[in-house]
Amino acid sequence: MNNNEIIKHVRGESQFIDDLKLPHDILYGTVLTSEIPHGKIEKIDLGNALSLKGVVQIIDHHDIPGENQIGAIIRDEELLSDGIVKFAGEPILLILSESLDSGREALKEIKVDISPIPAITDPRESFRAGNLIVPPRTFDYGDTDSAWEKCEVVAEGRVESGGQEHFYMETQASLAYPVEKDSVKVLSSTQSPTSVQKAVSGVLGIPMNRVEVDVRRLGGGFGGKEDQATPWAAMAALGAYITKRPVKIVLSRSDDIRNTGKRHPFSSDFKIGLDSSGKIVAYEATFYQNCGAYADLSTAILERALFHATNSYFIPNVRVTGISCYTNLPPFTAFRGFGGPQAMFVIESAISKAAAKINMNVRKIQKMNLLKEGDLFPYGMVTENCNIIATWEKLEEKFQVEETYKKIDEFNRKNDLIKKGAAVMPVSFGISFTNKMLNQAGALVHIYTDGSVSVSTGAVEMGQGVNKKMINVAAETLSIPPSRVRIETTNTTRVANTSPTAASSGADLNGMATRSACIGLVKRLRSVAAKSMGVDIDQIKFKSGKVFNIGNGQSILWEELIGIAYSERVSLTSQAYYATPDIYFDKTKEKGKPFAYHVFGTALIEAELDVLRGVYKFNRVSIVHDTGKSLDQQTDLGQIEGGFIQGLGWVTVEELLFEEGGKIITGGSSTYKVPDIKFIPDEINVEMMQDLKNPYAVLGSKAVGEPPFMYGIGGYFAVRKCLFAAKPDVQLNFDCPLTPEKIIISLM
Ligand code: MTE
Ligand code: LUZ
Ligand code: MOS
Repeated sequence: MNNNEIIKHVRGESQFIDDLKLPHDILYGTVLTSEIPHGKIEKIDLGNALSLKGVVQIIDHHDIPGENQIGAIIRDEELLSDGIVKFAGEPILLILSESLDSGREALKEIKVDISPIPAITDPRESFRAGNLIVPPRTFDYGDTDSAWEKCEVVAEGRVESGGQEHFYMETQASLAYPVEKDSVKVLSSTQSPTSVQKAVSGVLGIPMNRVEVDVRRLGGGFGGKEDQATPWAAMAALGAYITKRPVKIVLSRSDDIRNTGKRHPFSSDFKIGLDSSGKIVAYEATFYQNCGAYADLSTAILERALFHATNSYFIPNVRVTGISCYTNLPPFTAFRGFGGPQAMFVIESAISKAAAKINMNVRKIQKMNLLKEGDLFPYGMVTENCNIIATWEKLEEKFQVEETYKKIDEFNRKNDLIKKGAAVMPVSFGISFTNKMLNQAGALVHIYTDGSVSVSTGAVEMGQGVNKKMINVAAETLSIPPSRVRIETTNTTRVANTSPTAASSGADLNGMATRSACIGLVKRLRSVAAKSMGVDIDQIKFKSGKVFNIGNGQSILWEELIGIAYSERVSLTSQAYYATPDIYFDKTKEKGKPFAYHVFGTALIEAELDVLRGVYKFNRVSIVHDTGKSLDQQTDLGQIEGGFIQGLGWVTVEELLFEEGGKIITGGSSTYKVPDIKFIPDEINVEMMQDLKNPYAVLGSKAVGEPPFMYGIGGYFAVRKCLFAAKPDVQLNFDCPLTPEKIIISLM
């Protein structure tokens, strides 16, 4: 097992915030939230709450010493509501108590009188009401209007994709300590320590240098803690700052599901035109993004949806529009893929509809339109080191795609009660934050006098194995065994002004900074060794924990060299910084090169449907994924399989439901289903394409975190094929998730 965190997890040795020993004067924070999706707070009656045993203080927006504002991109979100609530779950009061129970008792005592205002949950309705975060954005390429007449077939339609609960194992958690009179230290389960630091500084009205944020690890983030760990950390810090006692806030699962944002549901329209050979001539789409009550990261997510509107295809005429619509649902947020999955589901649906119309295999159309080296994306970026066709062809060859389809047809001819289906899903995903500013990282590396190494970066470990990757980068660069390297917590006092660990770029950016810091140390140590061995610098070689004089083969141990360097008073600490070069984007033209590079891959998903019961399963999944030179193969394999399964869950069994008015129905694990062990395909084959070293990331590697999620979309189309095999005239909208419930209804 290579991901060094896993052994500790399995043994129960890993500590998360909820596992930490608490000081004797700890207070628990319980958050009172709005019960209704939209309304005006008329009156708050605390009842007997404050006289309950253990209840220490109840904080509302008046108590905030700084600004009551946590919006990161758009300043539209209060920490504690000061009058209007916009979703069921919006925080209003923070109860501080000496036990969790007394906090819950206090909740029951308090009556909040809210006069309701009509709520909107549908993004199209919100659009008609003009309730947008920012004006719509359009990416335009070629001449779509005049292209339609060149098409042999034009297909139009509507696509719905649902939200998705992150269901990280560790719910939102924070623990804040007052530090002397004027400072705080915050432990937070956040992907973005700097965002927490900034928000706490703003809310408390103190400079950032009086707020220390520390993160050991997360029990999963998946984007759900990129922005939405912030309010809970800010509330804990607020409580600690006001009471001068440590405050812990850990959400229960049901509060977490109810009060925090999820993947954005999208409602989209498409129009696609093909020529008689199956070439895509033109494509138009409009995405109505259901943003929920506050902007959060919605505008960035919409932007990434626009960038991925054409997935892996070259299309000469494209017009895609994205509209960020406020609704009275929890503020939807980052989730693995960040708008990419939503957009890719639309184009795959469009191709599927067009294929049916001209009676051609979907995979034939997909393949003939794949991006070739040098093709342009609609936003002006030229494809480079484009592997999409290579992954497709490798899949065909290695996993017998054509034979598989033949066998499925044969099977379906002979069987009525079970029907099989398959789909191929290509993925091309751009790597870099689309907000150029965020593409920077820092690292701080110490070598201690015994030769052991300590690495701090801005990367947050959330199960994706970034720590293991940083260990491998440092060990490889310093030519020492990985066991000599330790990754420290992510802490704002050691590495400052960090970007969130997100956009799949955690290992890329922080790996580059780590490598650069280690190269700095090697340079210094090389001089020390040369001097000590009495040879030229170029005669010195570092290898396997030793330092060689290549002239005569003599060597000293790494540890000895470190001892010499220390006594020679050579610094054993190095700090380094990395910023992704050559990326830019001109928003006035919607053109540029926003990504350092793309990750490519193709998957074949095979499903079977029990026609009587409407249940389906996935028999076999085969993935050819372009990993570049993997920094850690076990870790990447875990990311590819795990990402795929999470994507599969999104399009099949994970159904997020809200009542008409906006209250969540699927508020727990009994009503919201995530893929379990039985749901996992019987056979998962992953072929990592490692032969093409990526020049744009550390040591020839490639980002891996998000792209595999989108292979899951193929699961929707595989099940759809099963359904059509069972009932060729079935009426089925492009609406994911395609739950067994929907299947059974459409089979009736
Ligand atoms: N894998 C695990 N086990 N847990 C997670 O929370 N988050 C995903 C992905 N893989 C996640 C994960 C998301 S949304 C991103 S952006 C990347 O990991 C972030 O890590 P990286 O940039 O280091 O790949
Ligand atoms: N976060 C972000 C992201 O702020 N910008 C991005 O481009 C992005 N992409 C994927 C996931 N998170
Ligand atoms: Mo991932 S959605 O970038 O945290």
